[in-house]
Amino acid sequence: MQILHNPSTLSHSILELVGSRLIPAYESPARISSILSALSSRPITHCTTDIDAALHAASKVHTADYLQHLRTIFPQSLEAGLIEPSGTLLPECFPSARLPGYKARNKTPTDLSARTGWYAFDLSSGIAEHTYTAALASADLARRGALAIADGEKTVFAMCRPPGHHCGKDVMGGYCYLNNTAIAVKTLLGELDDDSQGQISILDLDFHHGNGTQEVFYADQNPTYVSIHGEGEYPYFSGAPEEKGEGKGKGYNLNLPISCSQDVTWELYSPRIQQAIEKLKAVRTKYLVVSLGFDTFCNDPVGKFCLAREDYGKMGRIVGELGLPTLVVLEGGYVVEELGNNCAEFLRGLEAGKASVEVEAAVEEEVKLDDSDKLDKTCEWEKVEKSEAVNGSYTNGYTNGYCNGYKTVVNGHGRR
Ligand code: SP5
Ligand code: ZN
Repeated sequence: MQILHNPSTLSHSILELVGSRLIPAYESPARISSILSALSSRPITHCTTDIDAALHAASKVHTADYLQHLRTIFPQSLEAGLIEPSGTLLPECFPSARLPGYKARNKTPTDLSARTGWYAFDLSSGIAEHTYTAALASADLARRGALAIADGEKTVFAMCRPPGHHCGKDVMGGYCYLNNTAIAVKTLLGELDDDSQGQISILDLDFHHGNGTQEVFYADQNPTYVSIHGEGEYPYFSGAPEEKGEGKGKGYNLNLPISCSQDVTWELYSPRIQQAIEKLKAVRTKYLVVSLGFDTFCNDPVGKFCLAREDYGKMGRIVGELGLPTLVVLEGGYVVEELGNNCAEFLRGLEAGKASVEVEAAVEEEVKLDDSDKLDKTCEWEKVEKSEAVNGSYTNGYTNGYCNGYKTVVNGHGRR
């Protein structure tokens, strides 16, 4: 597994309005520190931002005027004396669809305050000194992850921050400035020879509906977008099951909301995961991009589900059992002390799930390749008790390495 990190993602730090108080946003640099420390036993690739490549990739999702706004609004507001250097720029007025003249006014306002609201849909995506730098670093991780997958890497975790799934082609919101997942998918599509050979699916497991990702791909049949999220929760105005896609994309958008009126523990959550997996199989997914939020964790300050740490292991395993090349892109998750542990648990489950199907595939292949007589004579399998990883080795009820021919096949299946 490749784990991709860029230290610039920690430079962005904003305030947000919660109730009547302006406080440091829940989406904080400490989230990444928590994950780094929980994953410290694994190799982590430290990346720098390839600005040109990141901007090029971002331009496949976002409009040029939006990208320019994101780059310039902070320094220009500073210059105009609207904010302090250490401040967070927040919108004061939005172009509401209910204001008369909204439709006629499809021209970007020049007034800086008006422009700030024009490109945002809420107050949880303030802009600070390093927001642009960090957002570009985050998008670049997603881009690099997609390239790695296209290059044959089987599992990649992109430690993106700020997150991306609420961000549309020209609108920020919900802590999101660039849609990292959408950028990864566009990058991957650009690398694949033929769309029909490479159905990509997005599985969005953040507590909140990924309105931005849905918007970007709503009319497309590649990728498929599947989301499990809190029903009627933020961002409030999207995420209903009736939203199924349009035009060629009809049937390629699946929303699976869960009501928060009861405690949503694994018991209520897992049937939805199964439904999502069925959809991913039905569209013949070849590449999977997971928009992974951990704000489904019990007592998350902006989520209402109640998943436990071990549930992320189960979730990872179920996703891993699809046996697909998988890019995991970090979205939300705000119980900072547990975020790293939850994340490590998901990745462990993901690898265990993948390993279990690789063993199955290897055994099938071995039986096909070899005459089964020989296989019976030369191989002695040792059964292990639990279907779990043994010393980081293969799972599925067998220990590794008892038959040379078998082991060769397993290794040939891309153990890393
Ligand atoms: C990426 C991501 O997870 N973004 C989430 C942004 C959510 N921001 C606003 C959440 C508002 C929750 N309101 C709770 C009201 C409690 N009374
Ligand atoms: Zn979220």
